[in-house]
Amino acid sequence: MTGNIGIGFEVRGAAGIITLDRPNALNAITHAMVLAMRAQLDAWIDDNAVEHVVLHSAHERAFCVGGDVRHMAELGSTGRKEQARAFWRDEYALNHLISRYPKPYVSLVDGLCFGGGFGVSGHGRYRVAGEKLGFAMPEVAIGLFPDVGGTYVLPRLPGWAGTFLAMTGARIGMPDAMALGLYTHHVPAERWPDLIEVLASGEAMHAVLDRFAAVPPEPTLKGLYPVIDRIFAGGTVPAVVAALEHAGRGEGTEAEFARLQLSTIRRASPTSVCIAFEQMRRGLSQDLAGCLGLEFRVVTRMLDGDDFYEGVRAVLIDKDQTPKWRPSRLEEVDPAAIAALFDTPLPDELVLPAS
Ligand code: QUE
Repeated sequence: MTGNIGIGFEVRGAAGIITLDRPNALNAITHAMVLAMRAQLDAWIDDNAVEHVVLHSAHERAFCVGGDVRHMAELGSTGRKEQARAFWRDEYALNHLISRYPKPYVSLVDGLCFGGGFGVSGHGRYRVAGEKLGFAMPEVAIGLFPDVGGTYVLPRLPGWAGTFLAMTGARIGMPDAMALGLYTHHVPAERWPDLIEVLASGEAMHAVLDRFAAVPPEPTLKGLYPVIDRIFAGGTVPAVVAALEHAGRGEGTEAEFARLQLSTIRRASPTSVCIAFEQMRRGLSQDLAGCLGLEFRVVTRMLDGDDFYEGVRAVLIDKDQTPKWRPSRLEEVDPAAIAALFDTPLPDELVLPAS
């Protein structure tokens, strides 16, 4: 069923089924996978046999850990930036198509779901989480930023949870991801084969999902949501850092949490953390198309900087976990330079139809 390009397609009864299957890279999405998925989704719009679409992973450990950033870093550092940009252009356009797909679209997400994995699932009408879900937008750790529509989705989460997730790249489990509304249904993964069979039989997707849905456990972070809201509501990056420093003094769950988040932010790319914060400020006033357009500007400029290459080297290639960021401290990041990343148009902007 699945070919050697890391993704497979099948029509089973009324269901168009997409299977992510690139096990050596935890299903990290390549350009070929983006293009194949786009072509199939376009074709299924006019295929009367296909009532609805299901996206899932062939592997238990991971739904998808993101875009193939290793390869993008290699392209960008060897004179092939335009090829890397073409990947992101097509990936973001796919994310946008999924948000406006005319047939019911559900992703079955268990195991790791990072960045680009959220891009192909999180904008769909229905999003099912399994009990082993590990969700994160961890791009600040590799000198990138929470793209694939993170600018749109994250600031719309309850309270300041999105700003927390964007600035820290924190990983959350299924109960918290459900509580925040990132997923619409929890269905235990052992029931997914049955779920797919019933969808293949042609029963309406919303009815099937409601019937299979289970009540998720209480969110792990529940007691910390008020703390997150208080800390991440600070109007500037220095204000958030100061609030974390303040909350981190003393003992107890809250202080421990604040110290952990501060150390995570301090390990991330300072430029990326400031970009993530700026995304949250700007995203609320744009539709998804506008947000993806801004992200395309920013990612284009990241290819001309150092941190993306250094982050991929330190985290994914050498795995020494000691990136040398430039600038190296949050305090050295120029706010005007961050604003310019968003405000300066490109000669070849990503223009998507307004949603
Ligand atoms: C942040 C990220 C990614 C990441 C790690 C981060 C990301 C990504 C991968 C990844 C992991 C394994 C692979 C691969 C890529 O890791 O986006 O090809 O084999 O794709 O901390 O954003």
